[in-house]
Amino acid sequence: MQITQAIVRTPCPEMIHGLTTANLGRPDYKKALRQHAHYVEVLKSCDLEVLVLPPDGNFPDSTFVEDTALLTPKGAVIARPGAPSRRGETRQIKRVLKNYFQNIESIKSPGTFDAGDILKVESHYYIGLSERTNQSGARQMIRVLNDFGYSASTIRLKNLLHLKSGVSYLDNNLLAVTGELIDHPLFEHFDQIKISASESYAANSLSINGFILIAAGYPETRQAFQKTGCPVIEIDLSEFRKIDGGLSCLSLRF
Ligand code: CIR
Repeated sequence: MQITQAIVRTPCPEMIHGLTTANLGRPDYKKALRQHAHYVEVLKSCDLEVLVLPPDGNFPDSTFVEDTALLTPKGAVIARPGAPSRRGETRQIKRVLKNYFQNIESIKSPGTFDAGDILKVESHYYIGLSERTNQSGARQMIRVLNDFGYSASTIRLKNLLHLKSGVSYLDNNLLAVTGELIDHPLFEHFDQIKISASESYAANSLSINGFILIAAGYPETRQAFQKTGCPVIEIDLSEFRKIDGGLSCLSLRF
């Protein structure tokens, strides 16, 4: 599916205090800004118009805009982040999305939903049940998606932060999977690129308008992606990885 727009948010200095389990040290803010600027340039080179929102120091993790909403051709769904420190991120995003979407639904309490937990494969949506996304949030999302005319199903996660930390859809029935999602029965009808634990960060990649975007530094995965015949573009995201953020988390695309 051709997409035309992306929304990103410049990281704020407070990002160095972002939520993390990574044990890789604190991000270097200036380096993160440079990496983010490169990310924006890459999105533009994939024929996207990019709206860059200003940094929001109230929310250290607010650069990870993907978690705040699900955008579909039929409408947007505002998430309700599972981490209390991120819950307020959605307010501003909703305001911005009103400029693009007429139909905007929202996940409500007691539901929690991080949109990093949802993977679109054509007209089906896979929803990860994680520490951030609960049953109520998933049920509400499925109801909305069904109303939009899409199908959806859940998949329980054991270790992954978000579903998309472990799987990406690269079009033409091809998934890139890692960790607990390798050989998962729900995905057995897909062709799969299986990514080893040492390169698991690269499982979170993006297929945009015929290009594949991958984090820099994962040569085996890059080679596997190159075999698809699509141009593969690398982006250094070392500073975002330190606070558990992957490549897709940095943008909303539609
Ligand atoms: C968090 O823990 O919420 C952020 N530090 C990282 C969020 C990354 N988002 C994603 O995987 N979809």
